[in-house]
Amino acid sequence: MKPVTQTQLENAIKQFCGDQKTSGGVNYGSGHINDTYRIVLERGEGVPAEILILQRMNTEIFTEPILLMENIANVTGHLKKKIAENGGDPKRETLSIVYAQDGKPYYVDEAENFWRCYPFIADTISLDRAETTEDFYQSAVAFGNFQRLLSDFPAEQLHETIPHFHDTKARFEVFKKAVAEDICGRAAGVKEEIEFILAREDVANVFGDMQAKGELPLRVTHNDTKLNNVLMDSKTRKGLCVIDLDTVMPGLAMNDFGDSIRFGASTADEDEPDLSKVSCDMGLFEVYTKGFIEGCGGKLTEKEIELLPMGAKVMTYECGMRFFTDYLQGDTYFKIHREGQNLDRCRTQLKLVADMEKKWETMQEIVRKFK
Ligand code: ADP
Ligand code: GN1
Ligand code: MG
Repeated sequence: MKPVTQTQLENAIKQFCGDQKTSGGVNYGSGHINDTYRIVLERGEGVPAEILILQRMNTEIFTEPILLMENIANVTGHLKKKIAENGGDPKRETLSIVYAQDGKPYYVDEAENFWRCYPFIADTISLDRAETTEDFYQSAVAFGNFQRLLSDFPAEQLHETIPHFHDTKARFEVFKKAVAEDICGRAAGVKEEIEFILAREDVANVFGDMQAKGELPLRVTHNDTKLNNVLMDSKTRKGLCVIDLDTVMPGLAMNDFGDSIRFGASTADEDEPDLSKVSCDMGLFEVYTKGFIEGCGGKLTEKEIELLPMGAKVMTYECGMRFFTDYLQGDTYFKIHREGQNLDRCRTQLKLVADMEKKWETMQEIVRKFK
């Protein structure tokens, strides 16, 4: 995506804010995909300012942004109804769409950029690392609840925003092709990583094979359950609102579990260059397992629970492979802020996979406690 120009940003702000006085847009958050801005609407003396999140969607990745926004409207509509029925606050516990001046849930500028806007959910924090085990437990409950509240959502209404998103088998094929093509001439320097990935093709196949045999239920899942995709209430420190709904699609419960583990149960940042700092924390693994199973509210089958450690391994392996593929292809998918960042991200994931292999028995034992 070409960088957003100041004029494009100002035009987009006008489309969602009209003539109201704003602070302009300031880059916000640490997502790897969309361009996110925080906009403050000044309300005058004594009146609290209103804050909005404005995003330019990444249309190279999400090629059907109109259908994507239709998904978000439907999913948040369903969630709002459920949250209200349960006595919650639908304005804080899920996203709301701010409509553009023409009444559409998005605005397209002259350069074909697609913009959308949400009210900023105030008094919340989004964490890149859990500060306490309780934070991580709370995020697990929130993602589990999310899956439970969508368990009766009509899946056939959902557009597949990224086909084969967690089809690890297909990701493996793309990885092999990227190695063979080596368009940036980077493969020679990263042979160890290539060998590591190639040696674990069984991990790429495990869920696809079981699905083909009809052994796994397809559910409506989030598919991008990073810790920073849940907002925590800054006063109560409870998991409040699951955000980043671009990839809500039919998927596997174990993958939602696993993606959270690979990001949030790591003892280091996702792009930590010093691998001696990277491992999968079994204390964090345990609290997440407890919170996720509780949040899902009895909806998971025994088999799904049993496969949670495999979900962690598959998602970590898949993500490592995706970062690696992007590194080989010239860093065009995940935003990078420095050279080699995608390679560092890949290496942390592979280190986590190796660590999970060492701790495999412990992971199984932990999960058995909650069956
Ligand atoms: P990306 O797909 O790039 O990760 P996200 O939708 O996750 O984009 O947004 C990036 C970050 O912006 C989030 O991690 C969160 O910190 C913040 N954010 C997004 N939406 C809201 C919101 N409605 N209220 C408060 N913060 C938000
Ligand atoms: C991206 O959008 P964000 O930053 O929450 C990616 C996820 C990866 C993650 C790795 C649509 O998530 O699949 O797991 O980066 N989202 C998309 O940090 O590809
Ligand atoms: Mg995000």
